[in-house]
Amino acid sequence: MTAVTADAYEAAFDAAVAADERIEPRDWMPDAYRATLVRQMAQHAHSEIIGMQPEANWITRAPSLRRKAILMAKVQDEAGHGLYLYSAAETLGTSRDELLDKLHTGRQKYSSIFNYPTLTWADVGAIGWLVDGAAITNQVPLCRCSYGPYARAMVRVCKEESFHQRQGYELLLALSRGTPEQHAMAQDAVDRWWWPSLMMFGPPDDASAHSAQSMAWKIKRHSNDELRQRFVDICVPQAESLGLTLPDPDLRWNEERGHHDFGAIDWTEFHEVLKGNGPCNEQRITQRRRAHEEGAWVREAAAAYAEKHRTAQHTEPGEATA
Ligand code: FAQ
Repeated sequence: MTAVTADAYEAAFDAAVAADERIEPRDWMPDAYRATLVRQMAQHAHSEIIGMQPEANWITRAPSLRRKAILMAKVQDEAGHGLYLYSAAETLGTSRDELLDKLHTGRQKYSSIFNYPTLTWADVGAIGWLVDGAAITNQVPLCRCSYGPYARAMVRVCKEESFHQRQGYELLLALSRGTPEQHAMAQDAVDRWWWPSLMMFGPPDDASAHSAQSMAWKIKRHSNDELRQRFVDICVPQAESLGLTLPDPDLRWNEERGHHDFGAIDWTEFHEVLKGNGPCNEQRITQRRRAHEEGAWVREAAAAYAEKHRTAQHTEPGEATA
């Protein structure tokens, strides 16, 4: 490509982003834009499939058939979200195998939140209410992401996450209004999941390496701190309706700012979890590698079937296809 042509492509890309148009897979895009998308979308896809583990832990112990059916559907939805996101990432020229390999070898991240254990049934409710709630807050703006396939995948993901959030809220409400022991179990789950949920939004803005560039490219529409604040403001009245307390003595309405002030987040804990030292990092990745190895025969069978199907389509009627 000559310098003039390269400049023209870049100018067209910049103009499309400025005009809020979507960048599509075949459009020219800067290498760094492509790399940023692959990094974020891979991190997101990995979070969806690793995120199946803490909740799947409770499927066999759900307290009723209704709760079990709901939880199974939710965990399957998360697998589906991973599928949409890996497919969207493929449009950028990276294969699912390559991304999974990077997850399995620790070269790509998944959300810190999934390195915490689910100790009681109430944790399923707290994950739905807080973790899916935080995910929606973060992901609704991604429906307007400048990259078309990611934005479109997010529309469906957000609709499903909203169902997940409601089931968690409803589960916690039932426990909160139940026996004193059930209420205490719900409160304990919220106490343990609140701060890690705030960490899901990523480091504070002044320490966020990628935010400024991602916002300039309209991949991210809001900063990490803006979304975290939005989430806190949404959760406070919901906690009141649930009859549960958020574990932060510094949480109070600030009339001047029109937002809730909240206490300091333990960023040391966040960085430790990212480094692999959270309570469940090792368990999650070991389980993921094992599931991948045990699923090898399924992938092989699916590939063989697809190949057979492809050959059959190119064969005249009556010719042997097997
Ligand atoms: N955990 O400069 P920034 C879900 C990393 S899905 C781990 O601020 P960026 C559904 C970050 O990757 C939940 N790593 O980065 C569900 C970067 O590392 P790198 C996942 C984190 O990309 C519910 C470095 O720190 N959602 O929950 C975290 O601009 C229930 C510097 O950070 C998404 O992934 C973290 N919390 O902003 C499933 C949404 N925070 O790549 C099952 C899409 C930051 O340089 C059950 N992702 N890092 O090595 C995003 O919106 C962004 O990637 C952020 C981070 C906001 C997470």
